[in-house]
Amino acid sequence: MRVYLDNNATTIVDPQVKKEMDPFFVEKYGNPNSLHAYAGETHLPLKTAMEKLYAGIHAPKEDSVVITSCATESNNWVLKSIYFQYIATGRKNHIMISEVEHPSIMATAKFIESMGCRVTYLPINNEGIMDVQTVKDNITSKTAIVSIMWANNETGAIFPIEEIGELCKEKGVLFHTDAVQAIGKFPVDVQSFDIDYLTFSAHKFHGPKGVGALYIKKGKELIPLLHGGSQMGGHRSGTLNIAGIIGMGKAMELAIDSLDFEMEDIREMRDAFEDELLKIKDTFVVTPREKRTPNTILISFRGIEGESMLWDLNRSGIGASTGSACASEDLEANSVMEAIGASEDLAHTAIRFSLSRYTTQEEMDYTLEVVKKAVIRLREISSSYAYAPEGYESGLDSHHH
Ligand code: 7TS
Repeated sequence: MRVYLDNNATTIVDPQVKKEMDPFFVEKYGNPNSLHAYAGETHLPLKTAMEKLYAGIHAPKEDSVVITSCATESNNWVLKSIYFQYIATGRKNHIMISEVEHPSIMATAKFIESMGCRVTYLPINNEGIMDVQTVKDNITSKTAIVSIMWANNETGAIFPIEEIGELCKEKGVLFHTDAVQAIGKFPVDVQSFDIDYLTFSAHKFHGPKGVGALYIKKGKELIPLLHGGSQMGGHRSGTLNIAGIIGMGKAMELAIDSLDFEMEDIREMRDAFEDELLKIKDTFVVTPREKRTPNTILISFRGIEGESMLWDLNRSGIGASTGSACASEDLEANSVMEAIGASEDLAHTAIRFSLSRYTTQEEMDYTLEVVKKAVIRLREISSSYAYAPEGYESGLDSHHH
């Protein structure tokens, strides 16, 4: 059996999405900006897809949804543009992000820091969530932007975007949120909160890879990401990725249609799996499940290196993660485990299971059995677990027959 439980890294393209995209390679390939019938064939489908994206995040017509190639691009763009507009010009001297942002925010902030900007990396609490108070304590009249993810990719922890947005608005500070892990997990409405910029990426909600977007509120203009023609309102020039945009539009529509299923059925399946995992001795979950996206579990098995667990799971056809795929080659401790100050041994034991609407109960039952067996095997050969302090029994109860 093959089981895919790494949906926070990327998702399967929904066949309905692929079907919508298919005609836009060989049959309808006109550049929508041209002045002939070939262009006309792509014009309306493109407009419909854009409308689906606006509807999906409830963006008003006057605001912009600018198509990019991925969330990494959207995140780079917003921070670098703010640097050019506010920091390099001396109008402001400070930005704030959380210490558990995706590398596309973290590394960009570090770059801006190297250019002379003050950057505050806001801590998370022991539940893996940010307190609004930390924003309050650090925001100044010289803060240009606060960028905080809506939901964390590792733990699924949902951050207090409403309160942070309110505070930023009150202080006259711009607010960006990376909503990559939020779309399709719970309703995202840019009008109900004070959000100036919002990032998302199609491949995290069963759309194609290589297409994402940045929402920009009217009046909060950025410097064009790519200077050139007039595509995307001049924000990002270059001939449009027609098939990708149409795919993302369809994926957004399906994600919105599936919200109830995600928030009820997927959550139920995740919770039941988690209940069983927590019956295994010496297991730890950082963020309480009611404060998480419905599809994610980050769990530690004391004494078992995350990479060893992944190996055992992979041998049985199961794909999970120890941290974001982008970071998993360097075998660093999971960033969230580090941020909450988990002890070194525990920091390396985290495993992330992320479900999707394609996950079945049968797959979860199978995965549970494989995990239980792996825990027994790996704790038997674990040096750190064998020498664990009094009170830590090795393996599962069922192991001591
Ligand atoms: N922001 C967040 C919160 C993410 O989780 C990711 C990808 C990105 C941005 C980047 O998206 P992309 O469109 O540029 O690919 N996160 C992960 C992950 O958790 N494991 O692999 C990739």
